[in-house]
This record gives sequence, C-alpha cells and structure tokens, in this order.
Amino acid sequence: MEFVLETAVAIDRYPIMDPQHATLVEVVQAARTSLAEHGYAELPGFVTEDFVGWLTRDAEALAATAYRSVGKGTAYLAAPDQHVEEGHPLRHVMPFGVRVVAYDAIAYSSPLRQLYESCELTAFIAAIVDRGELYPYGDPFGALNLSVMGEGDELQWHYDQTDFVVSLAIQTSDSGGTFDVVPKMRSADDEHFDQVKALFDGDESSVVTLPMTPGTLLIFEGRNSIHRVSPIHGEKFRHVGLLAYDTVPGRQGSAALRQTRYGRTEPFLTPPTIWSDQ
Ligand SMILES: O=C(O)CCC(=O)C(=O)O
Ligand SMILES: [Fe+2]
Repeated sequence: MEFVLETAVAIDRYPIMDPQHATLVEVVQAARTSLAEHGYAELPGFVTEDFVGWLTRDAEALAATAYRSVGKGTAYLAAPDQHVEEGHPLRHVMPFGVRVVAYDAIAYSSPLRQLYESCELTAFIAAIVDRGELYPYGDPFGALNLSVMGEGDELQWHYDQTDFVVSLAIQTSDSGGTFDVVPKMRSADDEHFDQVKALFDGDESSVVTLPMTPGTLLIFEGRNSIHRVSPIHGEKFRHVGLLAYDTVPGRQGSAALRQTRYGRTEPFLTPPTIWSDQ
C-alpha cells in the first residue's frame, strides 16, 4: 500500500493539510483548552479504520523485533532515594515490563513512520502544543517508537522527563493496558508527596482512565501528571505508536538511556526491511 495522508487521516474531522479550515481551527482550539485544563487532549478517530488495519499489520510484524526490558522503577525515573523514610514515594519501586521498537528499526515503508514524517502532522501538533516551531525529535532511537506490550507487561506510575508526547493507539489488549492518569498531580514547586503516597497505597479516586481506542491520537503532557499503563492480560498485544518532537532540531538522548530502553547504543544506518509491502 502507498501512503497517502488524505486517506490515512480522517480528514473530514481533522483536515490537517488545511490549517485555516474552520473545522481544524476548532479542533486545535478545543485541544489547547483540554491540554491547559487536564494536561491531555484526546483526538478520537484521528486516523481512518483502513489505516488502523494497516498500522496493525505493520505493528504485528514489528513486534517480533521489539526489545524487552523488565525491572523495578520509581515514579521519578531515578534510583530509590535511601535518605527518605520508608514508604516515601521517592523510595517506592514498582515493577515494569515493556517492549519497544526504536525509530531506526522501523522500515521507511511503515505506515506509522510515514505518518510521523509528514510535515502536516508536525505542524498540526505544533499548533496544539503552542511552543513555537516543532521538529521531529533528533534521536535515531527515540524519535518514533512502537510500544508493544503483552501478557504480564506494565509500565509503573511515573512522570515523564519531556514536556509532552504524542501517542497513536493502534491495538488494545484483551484486558488491562489502560492509560491511567492523575492530571496535574504535582506542580513545578510542589511535589504533593502525600497524594502520591495515597495513590501508591491504593487511593485511585483522582485517576482518570484513557481507554486508548484504536485510531485515537493522544497529546499528553506527562511532566507533572503521574501516569501508568496497567498490567496487560490476554494473548493480544497492546500496540501504541509514540511520536516525539522537540523545539530544537537534532537534539539526541543519552547512551545510557539507549542501552536501557533499546538494548544497544549504535543506531542502524538504514532501517532493516523486515516485511514486504502489503
Ligand atoms: O504506552 C503508552 O501509552 C505510554 C507510555 C509512557 O508513558 C512512556 O513511555 O513514558
Ligand atoms: Fe510516560
């Protein structure tokens, strides 16, 4: 199949090739309001059903190449702090198990990659997040990831170290695999450790669950909104595309992060072509 933006994106609802279109202006405005209020903006049915089918076949083929990491981590993505009292969120570790396919392992012909590389999408995201011009993230591993999660996988409660991430829901698992968020749990000057501790102790009264219905594009500001992916059950993989952007072109991540997340530090020169065109 050949990638055509107009048939991939549901352009009647999201005419992203025409930034002045009244429909698009409204979508951008509503998404900005939602981001300001809740720290996330959901765009359901962003891509067409046919395109979801193509993305799914691509993701299923790529899944075999995903790198799996398992371990225990804190919400702060740092080693547990031994200087605080026991039970403090800074010391609290939770299990995680995730599998990711790095950008450099995603074929040029992949529909996910082609969507990510479209200038119209980048401009649309830039209009919503309102941080000036955006560039696809300059890291050959981290720019675009396919997150593949299967039976027993989960991602612990955490805050992101980036301002925002865009995710595209491709396939849900049989059960579990929800994206759970406490919007604005902390602020730049108040960690709200008591509330974080209550959450870890089982108080989920402030948790919002985003179902990640296939075809949904989610713009999420995770720096201050604690979130997790709940444990996956069943035979079906949960597939989500993670699209990263930066306000500075060409910036890259650390070798240490590459090693942990992707199991290697040297990028492929060109992506392996692991499946033929469908
Ligand atoms: O898989 C997802 O939906 C989001 C994963 C996430 O929170 C992260 O990679 O930081
Ligand atoms: Fe995250």
